Amino acid sequence: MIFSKHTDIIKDNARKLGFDFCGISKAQVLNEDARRLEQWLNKGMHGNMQYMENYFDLRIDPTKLVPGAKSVITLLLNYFPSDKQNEENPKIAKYAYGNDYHEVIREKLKQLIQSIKENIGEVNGRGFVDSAPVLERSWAQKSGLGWIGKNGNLINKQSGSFFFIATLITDLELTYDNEYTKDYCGTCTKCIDACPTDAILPDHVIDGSKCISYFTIELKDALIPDSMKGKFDNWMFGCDICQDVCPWNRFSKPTNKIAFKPLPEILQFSKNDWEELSEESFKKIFAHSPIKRSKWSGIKRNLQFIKNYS
Ligand code: B12
Ligand code: SF4
Ligand code: SF4
Repeated sequence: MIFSKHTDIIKDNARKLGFDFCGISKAQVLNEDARRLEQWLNKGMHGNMQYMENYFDLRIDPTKLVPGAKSVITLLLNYFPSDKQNEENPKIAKYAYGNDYHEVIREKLKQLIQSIKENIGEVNGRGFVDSAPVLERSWAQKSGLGWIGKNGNLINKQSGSFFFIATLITDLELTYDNEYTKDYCGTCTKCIDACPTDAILPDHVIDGSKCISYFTIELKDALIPDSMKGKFDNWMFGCDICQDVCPWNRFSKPTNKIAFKPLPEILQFSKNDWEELSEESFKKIFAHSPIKRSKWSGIKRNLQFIKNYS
């Protein structure tokens, strides 16, 4: 069968490029997700992440984003680091220890599309990671790669949740994986209990506008509100609390990707080092790090906040 042969070629190439998991789903409108997304936006849970209001129709329908789309290929890439930050230092989310995943994954997606063209033929395909209007966690679940936990993250039963998600949407018809219908959170509420800002609500809803990750990365040119004083637990960039406490992350294995090897400064910089860091050095050291998203001024603001109110 030609579909399954093409599917095997793609999954094989994804593995060769270093992706840890690959699942495929039929490109179709996400009706239930559309309802959830609409409610989330109506309640203002995106805070000032205005980009989440854009392209609603494309976000819920991959055939509008990539005309003629037949399949959504979802890829997971493990970023769990082997090294730990010094405990006293301002905390940084693990996804930001190494090189910027946008750059790393974009290159891999380009190579995957190239390999499809070489081995299968001229197809229309576009790769996305993070910044496009694609509901990545939903596609991962639809492609059988795991369930969406109470903490909102996609959890893979074998490997936990410290994965990036990328998608490749193509007009190629393929063999589809079964949707992941199980949910292994059970009666556990560790993430809900541990979230210091009460951003985790019932029914897998995350109030983005209350998340430390939002305040420390997405909130541009604004002060962190007083209501958050004393709640950041020394997190300076992003937050991993709801994943660190998750029992399924006991199975996380360190990534073997050199690109995600932690920058020494990330592991070692003390509060003092961050305070003394000039804008020029920041730009040089973190030129290829996800941390540059907050800019030097954002990092300084976050640092001041945790210093004054931790
Ligand atoms: C906006 C955004 C944020 C915002 C808002 C968070 C949020 N929950 O939406 C902020 C800045 C707070 C944030 C934080 C983080 N993020 Co973020 N974020 C995104 C982004 C760009 C869009 C997410 C989105 O569409 N939100 C809208 C809401 C409504 O969607 P949702 O929460 O995904 O929920 C949908 C599904 O889960 C589904 N769903 C959930 N339960 C159920 C149940 C049923 C029955 C059904 C049908 C559907 C369903 O319904 C929703 C609508 O489709 C994605 C990239 C992307 N393009 O998808 C990354 C992404 C979700 N983030 C990611 C990461 C790593 C993080 C952080 C861990 C980073 C950190 N360490 O600081 C935290 C985790 C916070 C958390 N607990 O969710 C990863 C997640 C990887 C994973 N394993 O799941 C993504 C996929 C980026 C990537 N490409 O790897 N993020
Ligand atoms: S990342 Fe931190 S602040 Fe955001 S939901 Fe998880 S525990 Fe709460
Ligand atoms: S901490 Fe517990 S409830 Fe939260 S996502 Fe993990 S298993 Fe699910």
